Amino acid sequence: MTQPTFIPLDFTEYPPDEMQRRAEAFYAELSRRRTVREFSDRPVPRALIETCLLAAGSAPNGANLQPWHFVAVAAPAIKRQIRAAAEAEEREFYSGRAPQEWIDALAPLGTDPNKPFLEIAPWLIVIFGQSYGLLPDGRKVKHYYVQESVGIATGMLITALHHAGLATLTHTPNPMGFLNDLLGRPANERPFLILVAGYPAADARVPTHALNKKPLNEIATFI
Ligand code: IYR
Repeated sequence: MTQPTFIPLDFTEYPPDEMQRRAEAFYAELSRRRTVREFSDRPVPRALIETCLLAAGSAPNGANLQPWHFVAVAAPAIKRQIRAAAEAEEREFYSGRAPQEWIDALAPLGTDPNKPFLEIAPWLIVIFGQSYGLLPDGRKVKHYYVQESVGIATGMLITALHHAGLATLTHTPNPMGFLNDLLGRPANERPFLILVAGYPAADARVPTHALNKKPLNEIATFI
């Protein structure tokens, strides 16, 4: 059993009024994030994506086993293959696989099986969750709270990319198993989602439906 070791916490305390100001400024910035479906093909430097991935990798997670892997795809040929495979699944989804209730819920977003952004956007960050890790000798290491951990890391990645000045789209073709084959990822990894990242198209629009956010008294209870 490994004995724990400790170092002093590096923590910055702010005066209460500054805490409130920081919280409001951060809320103002985060609430301007929009999910974008119309991207520009303008290139985005790899270094920016790398830094945002390091931010995501700092997420809290089960037993600090960091049960995630991010595949950042810029290669046009691979993006084309991902688009073709995703659109094949989406055509099935929209033409019968999805129950009518689901189709109705999506109607205000105006989505359809065509996913040109998968080729146009400069980066597709494919996020995998690892149900177990592999030691160099091949032994398996069980991972804990994989969905929670990867979900938190993904939220932090979206936040980091938005803060850096990029638009994103969380895209979840259903099912996504084809991503293991296309990206050569091992059997211990399951695709979580595709995060499309880049500049928005000059004429990008967003559905008005996306602006309806529940008020605080609906999303929170104080007791
Ligand atoms: N994966 C499909 C359908 C879809 C599902 C949900 I839930 C959304 O919030 C948006 C879309 C698609 O990408 O069109």
